[in-house]
Amino acid sequence: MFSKETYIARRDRLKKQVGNGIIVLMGNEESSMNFKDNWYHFRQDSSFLYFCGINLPDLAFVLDTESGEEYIIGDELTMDAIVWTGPQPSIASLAEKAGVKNTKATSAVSELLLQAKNSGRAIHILPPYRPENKLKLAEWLAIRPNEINSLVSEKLIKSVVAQRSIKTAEEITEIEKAVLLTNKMHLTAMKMTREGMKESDIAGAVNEIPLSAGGQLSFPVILTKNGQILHNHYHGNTIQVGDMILCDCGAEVASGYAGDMTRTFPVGGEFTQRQKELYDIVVQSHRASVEALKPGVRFKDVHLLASKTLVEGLTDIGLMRGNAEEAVAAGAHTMFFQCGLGHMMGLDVHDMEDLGEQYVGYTDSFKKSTEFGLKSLRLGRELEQGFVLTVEPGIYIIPELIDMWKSEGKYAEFLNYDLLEKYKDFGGIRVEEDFVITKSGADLLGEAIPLDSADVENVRRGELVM
Ligand SMILES: [Mn+2]
Repeated sequence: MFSKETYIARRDRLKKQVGNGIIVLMGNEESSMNFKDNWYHFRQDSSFLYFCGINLPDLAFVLDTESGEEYIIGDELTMDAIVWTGPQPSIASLAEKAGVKNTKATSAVSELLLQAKNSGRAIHILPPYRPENKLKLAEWLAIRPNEINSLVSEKLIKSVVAQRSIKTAEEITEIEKAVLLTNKMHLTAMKMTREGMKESDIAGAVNEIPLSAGGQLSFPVILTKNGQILHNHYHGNTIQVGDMILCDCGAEVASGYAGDMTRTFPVGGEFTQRQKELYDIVVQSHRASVEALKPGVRFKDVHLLASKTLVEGLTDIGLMRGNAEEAVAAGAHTMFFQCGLGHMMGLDVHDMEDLGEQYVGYTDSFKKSTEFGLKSLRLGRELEQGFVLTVEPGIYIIPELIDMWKSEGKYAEFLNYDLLEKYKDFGGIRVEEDFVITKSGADLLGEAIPLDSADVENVRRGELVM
């Protein structure tokens, strides 16, 4: 938790930006896995964490923007709860740490909110993504759960996004810690992999690193020899020389901030010729993208530059043909690069995605595309100093997509389907790093771990000790 001044200043800004009515921020509660008392690891709501800093379940925050009154909503633990979970600081002392003066029992919050609602005042809430918070809000506001969406406040969303998008120095310090741990996860995977292992042998070791450092995963580990499946969480394959491992994982530190990186490396000591060719194209695309990062540049344009660089490389080896710019404008590159170049990162690995990608990654006058490929670009807007984001180009050879588009003759002027047939068993490659936008460019977060194919091969052969 940061000092209370941080939270007071954040809420003060929020209050001024929203300007009228009552703001309600919901904390999360414990979530059951397979029966009520068997819980998933607790994860606090990120906006609640950002404005109140308290990392405990069953709390909420209410702010009257006009009177300035603030409340932490929550109940003292019963003796029954203390027996199982131990004592907990009083709600008043938690509120004090967050710089909030008042507290209210959960049973009293409904009266507070209904009074405001009945006198015609606006109630501002963020879009609830957990059903239990939807039900709680419905009960407190005496409406049906399916009416909750009508209270979701665009003004509140925009105010929260405006503030959380620009990371302060103390936030960057936390993100840096998360990325350093993430570096360690990737070096571990890259060093320990041996033929004959199962993907789960490596995934297990990678999982251990943030947990033993007092953190958590920022999302379930992707570790697979089938990297063409973008979010593949299956870890049951045995790996052989000739396979590549795609590892996409990140740590979350105790303060809640995330890291998110990807490396792809050969199971043997080196890439095959074919793998190296495509890997080097992805790295080239990555480097070109990173060069282009600076305030004022649209991330959509960086995405298109990354795509063009991929197409140029694929044209050199004969998988594509024609003019690279025209191919990208037509969308032909999405045979290989079906997703977006990156996303915001902070307290969430896809930062603020619960608030809506349009609000986080785009603006009122710049709408997110609905086209295949671009519709998965979570961030498109102009970059600003203090943004933290990922850059993650890739080449994914998806046999099902080849079959479908080939039968339709889609992009036939740009794609060499005869050669593509021979790549159907290739798999996928992604590399990913995390950056903060500075005054004139971007800084890599964490340490530079091997990226170029020669450096990756050196690690695999045990020649580069890090
Ligand atoms: Mn990512």
